[in-house]
Amino acid sequence: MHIDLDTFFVSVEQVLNPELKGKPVVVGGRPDRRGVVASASYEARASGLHAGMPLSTASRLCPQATFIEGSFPKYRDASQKFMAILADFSPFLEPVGLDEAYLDATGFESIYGSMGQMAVAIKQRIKDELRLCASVGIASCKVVAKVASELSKPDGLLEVAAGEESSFLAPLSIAKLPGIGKKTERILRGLGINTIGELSIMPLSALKSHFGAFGELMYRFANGIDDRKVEPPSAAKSISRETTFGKDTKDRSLLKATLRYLSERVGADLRQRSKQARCVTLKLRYADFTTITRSHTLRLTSDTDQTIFDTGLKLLNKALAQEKQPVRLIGIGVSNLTEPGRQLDMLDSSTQRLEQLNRAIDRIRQKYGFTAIQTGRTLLLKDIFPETEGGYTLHTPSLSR
Ligand code: DCP
Ligand code: CA
Repeated sequence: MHIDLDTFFVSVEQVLNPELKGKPVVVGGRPDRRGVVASASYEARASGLHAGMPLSTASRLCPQATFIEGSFPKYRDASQKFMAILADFSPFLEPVGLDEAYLDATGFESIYGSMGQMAVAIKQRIKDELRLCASVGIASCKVVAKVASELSKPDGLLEVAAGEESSFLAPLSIAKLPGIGKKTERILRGLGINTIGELSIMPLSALKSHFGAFGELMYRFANGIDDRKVEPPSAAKSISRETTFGKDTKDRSLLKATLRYLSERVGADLRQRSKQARCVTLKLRYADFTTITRSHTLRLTSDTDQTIFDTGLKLLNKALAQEKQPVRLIGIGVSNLTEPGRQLDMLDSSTQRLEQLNRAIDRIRQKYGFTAIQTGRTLLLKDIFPETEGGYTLHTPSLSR
């Protein structure tokens, strides 16, 4: 089964404020702010709105819509409850993002009578306990189940019988096949391929020569062949945080303060997962949308805010020296994660002291909130970003965690 919540961010807002039900609603930000639509209700979609559309365009097309900034912790809570419900139905659960999951239901359906009835029971529990609507696709493999759930929306349920995978897919537009983005779609249409059926009868060699290894995957998917297992999520390979500024900026102290704050969020996440990082990456997007990333590999792995920030700051200073434009977005991430049990630096006990400091700060923050204890640097953000219990609320509250 592939289970996907309908208009997720919007639906959560509508549960909290039922007056918004049945109306055009957009989550992502206020219409005068920059940024994009994260989630749009069906009433808003009727005016042409969709995820990823600039808020300014959205408010022009649908001025009567209610625009909500949203807040990530609400969606994370709903997501956790959603996944917990699914886990009651089968232990073979693979969450994808916040509002989507694959469930291998094989064998468990006998408890409910049939696969279809099991899906009805899942939808009902989600409705009863969360007041949310889920759409469910049932098929013998992941790709077909995903296409089915998408096609069944909203509040849908669609089962594709075994053996009918390719005839189910054949009439659908190639845009419906997972993995095919705007660019691939354009190329395929250029080749005269508009439906999944047409794609499925392309010679494999032709697809390979146009798209390489991805061509083969596309070919298999188009034929309803997918042997990917439903797997529990693997451990994160990297952790990062980024934010767009309300206004492009060259203000060094604002850039540094924001970098410090984001580094602390990354560090806290890293320590919570009991991981150490080997590589630190800075991301910058300039006013003209040019985006750069700069990485540095640490001599010793680390999990301290200070190391992440110091490394990020060096990369930032170097990058700013080479670029005159103001900055639109800043981000910091760590990768190459390892288990702790790192080599100690015998001559330098300062690392250990930093680690102790970070642990103490983590405990205070868990108890009293993120902004309860701060460095002088992030204090500057007090006047710029609203403070909530979870920390500062950056530019896109619906995604700010
Ligand atoms: N999201 C986002 N930015 C995007 C796409 C999605 O922030 N470009 C967030 C908001 C969505 C959530 O992720 O509510 C789930 O994404 P979906 O693509 O599943 O979109 P919806 O749940 O909003 O709509 P649908 O009913 O089509 O699933
Ligand atoms: Ca969804």
